[in-house]
Amino acid sequence: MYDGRSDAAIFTFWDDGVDEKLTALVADARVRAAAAADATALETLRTEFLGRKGGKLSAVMAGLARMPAADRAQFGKDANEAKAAIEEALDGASARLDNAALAGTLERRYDVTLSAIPPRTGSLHPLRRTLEDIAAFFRMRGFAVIMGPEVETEFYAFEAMNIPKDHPAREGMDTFYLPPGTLLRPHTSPVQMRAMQTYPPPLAVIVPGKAYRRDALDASHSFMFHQVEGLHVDRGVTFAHLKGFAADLCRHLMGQDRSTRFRPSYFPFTEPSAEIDISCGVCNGVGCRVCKGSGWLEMGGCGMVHPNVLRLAGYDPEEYTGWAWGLGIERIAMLRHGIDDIRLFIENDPAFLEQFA
Ligand code: 2NM
Repeated sequence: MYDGRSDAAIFTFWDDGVDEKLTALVADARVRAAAAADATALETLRTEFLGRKGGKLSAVMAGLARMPAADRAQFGKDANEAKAAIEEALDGASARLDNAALAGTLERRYDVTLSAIPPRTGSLHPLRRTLEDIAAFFRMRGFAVIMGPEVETEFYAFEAMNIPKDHPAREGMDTFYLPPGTLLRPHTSPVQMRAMQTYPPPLAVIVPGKAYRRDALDASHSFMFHQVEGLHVDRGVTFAHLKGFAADLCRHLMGQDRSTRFRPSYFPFTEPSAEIDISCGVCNGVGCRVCKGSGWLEMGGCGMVHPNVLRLAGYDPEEYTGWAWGLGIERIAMLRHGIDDIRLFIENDPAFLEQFA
């Protein structure tokens, strides 16, 4: 049925004005491109507007053939401009989507407000840290830190320390004997004797180092452990000086709020001798599992250097007196950090060591 509208429809596009059609097309393309959510949507738009067959611009341009010759040149120019404008809208939208995608990626990967991941670095071994704390205490008070051989003579390990051949302390030390007359030192005391023989009094030294005893390895015993021993010899050095130094050192290592006490003891190389205890930091002296109910923890041994030892060193025991002390670094480090197994110190498991970084 002819209603006069079909024909009208054919001609409206240029009756309405070509420019309006192109302008509307460009405006539509701009709005749709700006709203496109992703590259796929943009491609669909590109086909819809610029596709060679069935594209909206092509459909508009199909009317070119039916246009009056006089208008064709202007229309061609306008159509090219419209095409460029649509392409620009699509390219702009594409760039916008690319930037947004990149920004999203950057935001996920780089949050510049986060602190940097710290590089994995080594750390001081807990034994070294404990030793450094002890050394700092004594260096500050004018003591020299000295070291000596781990393979010693029986003479320096025992005779010089007032431990004669048949003395039971020799068995108690559970010594590793080497070829006749030598051994792995069971304590660092030989170094103090060598220092006294080398330097005239006054002498103030501490001696850190490895000591060896033939103990079966378990949670609290090791065939090798670390010791620090110290010595101060001069005219007028008394047991009171020893007690003051011992109490100060214990608090320096364990905290100023702790109490200390001296208990009478025995060592062949000191007279009198004492054990230094510090109040248990877990129960504060009440008694608990850590201090085995006593409220006190053993920090080390000490005493006034035996006259026989001073004499052997070439020091006159009538003129000079000295105090000496010794402690196991493993034991102190275990008390400081709540470590319950001495074997952890020699296993060098990074998971253990990193806790002290
Ligand atoms: C200790 C306890 C008591 C000690 C004595 C000496 C020396 F060489 F002066 F005689 N050095 N270390 C000593 C004294 C060591 O360790 C528990």
